[in-house]
Amino acid sequence: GRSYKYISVDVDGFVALVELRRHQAHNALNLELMEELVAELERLDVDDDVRCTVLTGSTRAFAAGADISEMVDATAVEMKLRNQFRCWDRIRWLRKPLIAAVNGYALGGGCELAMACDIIVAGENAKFGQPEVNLGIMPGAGGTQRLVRAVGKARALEILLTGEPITAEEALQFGLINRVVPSELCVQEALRIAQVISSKAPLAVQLIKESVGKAYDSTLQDGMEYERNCFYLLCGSQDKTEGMRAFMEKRQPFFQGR
Ligand code: CO8
Repeated sequence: GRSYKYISVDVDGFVALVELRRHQAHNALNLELMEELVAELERLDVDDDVRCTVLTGSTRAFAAGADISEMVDATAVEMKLRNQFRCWDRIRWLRKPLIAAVNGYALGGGCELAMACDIIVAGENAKFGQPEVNLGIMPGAGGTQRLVRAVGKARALEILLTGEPITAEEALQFGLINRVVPSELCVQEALRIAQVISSKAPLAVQLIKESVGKAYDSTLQDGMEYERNCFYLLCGSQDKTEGMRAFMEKRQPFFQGR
């Protein structure tokens, strides 16, 4: 496979597992790590042999945020010119589902990275938080936006204004994440969900993700129209013919993504 400095990639069947490997810094997301990560996610996104990706960190940290040492001496102009968020914006355009398997710290940019994923599975020891306020800054990659949509205004403000992390159990109760499992089973459970998704028709999966994305930032009317057009589009796919015939013939479908 490809070799990277800060990540590793494993593909098994239709499922890719991407692991952040800057463990000594709690996977602090420096510029080079983010560049590697997003480039690889984009590569997997156009690989016909991959249908779903799991993103994970170490047992102690999913990611402890942006790399503070890269920001400590930077001026506003330098930060603006650096444009590090461009990388983050590209995650939004990935078409295939991305599942976060979170153990340990998901703080600041790490929490934002988890929220940029489609599904979040957490180990019991996971901690989610937006501690930027402790550093005299605020989130810059969706922390004030995605968090509000996920948990509501009151909870989001408490998390953002106190900087205090919440537990996996709280995150589950707040609707930030999908499920909590024993830490040692976290990656396994995320891979299981990824396998289930990758057994479905890839085009249907892609258009469902797109349509749900639309629900985030359009009116109900526009979203409904978008959904319907995606529905009609799928009716023209070979996988629709295969899926419905397989049902009628009482057999398993064989989906090819066309
Ligand atoms: N940046 C740089 N280095 C870090 C970071 C970080 N975010 N987090 C941890 N490290 C380093 C530590 O400096 C330490 O390095 P060294 O061994 O060389 O001293 C090493 O990782 C281990 O960390 P600790 O010794 O602190 O480990 P502890 O187990 O005592 O504590 C914590 C773990 C609680 C995670 C602690 O390290 C911590 O609080 N980290 C900072 C968390 C934080 O404030 N995150 C927010 C960063 S700001 C941000 O994310 C802004 C987002 C903007 C959008 C993203 C754009 C890219």
